[in-house]
Amino acid sequence: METLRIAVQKSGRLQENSLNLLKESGLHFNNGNGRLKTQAENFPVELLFLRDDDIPQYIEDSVADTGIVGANVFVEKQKQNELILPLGFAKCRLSIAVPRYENYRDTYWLQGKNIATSYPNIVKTFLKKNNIEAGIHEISGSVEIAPGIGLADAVCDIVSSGSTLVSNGLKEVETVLESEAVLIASTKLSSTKKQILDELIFRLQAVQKAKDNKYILMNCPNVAIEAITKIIPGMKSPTILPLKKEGWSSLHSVVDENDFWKKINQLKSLGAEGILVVPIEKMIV
Ligand code: PRT
Ligand code: ZN
Repeated sequence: METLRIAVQKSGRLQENSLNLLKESGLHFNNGNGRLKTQAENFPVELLFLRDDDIPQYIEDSVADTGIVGANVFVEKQKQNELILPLGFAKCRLSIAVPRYENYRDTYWLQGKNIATSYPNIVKTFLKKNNIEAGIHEISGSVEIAPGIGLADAVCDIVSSGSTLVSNGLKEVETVLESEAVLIASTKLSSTKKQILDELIFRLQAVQKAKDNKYILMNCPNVAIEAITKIIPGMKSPTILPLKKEGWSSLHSVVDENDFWKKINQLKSLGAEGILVVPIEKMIV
């Protein structure tokens, strides 16, 4: 039986969320204990623990079949990988930053300047799109110190809270790429591996969908059922169970995590009481 080899980051910002997501998808495995690979006990899958930057190349070389990396790495490496699914964690952006005191108005400021970055391909594409010619100085770490030591005029680096830029006297002036963790895969999988990957994608989507939604239960006056159904239609329609108390029902539905507070207030003003909101573990629509 063929197994699907999934590459995950050996250590770093992506590792914990990647492993948790695979576990929530029903894969049982131990975390590798520092080893290079581990086999899932209940699914034809093997995990490979690698540096994130190497994952696209390993997939192109068919050493791994699929993997989890930041979109920034996927776009930069330009390997024969396809983007399968955004995973919703490790959100960040790749931005251009310049010294705080510079009077930056638009991308023309970058003309003829030197930009330090670990993402030369992405920067090249950005400059070309904006018709700017600038030097690219590739460095692999601590990009943010480059202007301060006279190595470059600007940087293009990953930003999350922005505090690293601020503490290095820089200001963010252009967003080049919005990023999050993504599942990528080889473009040349066997049909068996493709089937395993499809099953994995199905499960990952069920986990993600569940995270985006909550199960909601409440008591409501029967006269409010129609109006409440419009606010929280649920997956097909809400479930209505009669309460012993005359004229009242228990209504169950599913609500999107993002507009949940707004909807709670609408429900309360329609007379809903005893509202319970509970997490959903898996959701298959
Ligand atoms: O060892 P390996 O090569 O596997 O790991 P790595 O050091 O290359 O990567 P790692 O673990 O630091 O990051 C992995 C991925 O997480 C990145 O490729 C991004 O997709 C994503 N990610 C999300 C981030 C950040 N947020 C982030 N904040 N990657 C890096 N940072 C850095 C940023 O460059 C800055 O220097 O963290 C610093 C703090 O950011 P601020 O803006 O919050 O101050
Ligand atoms: Zn890396």
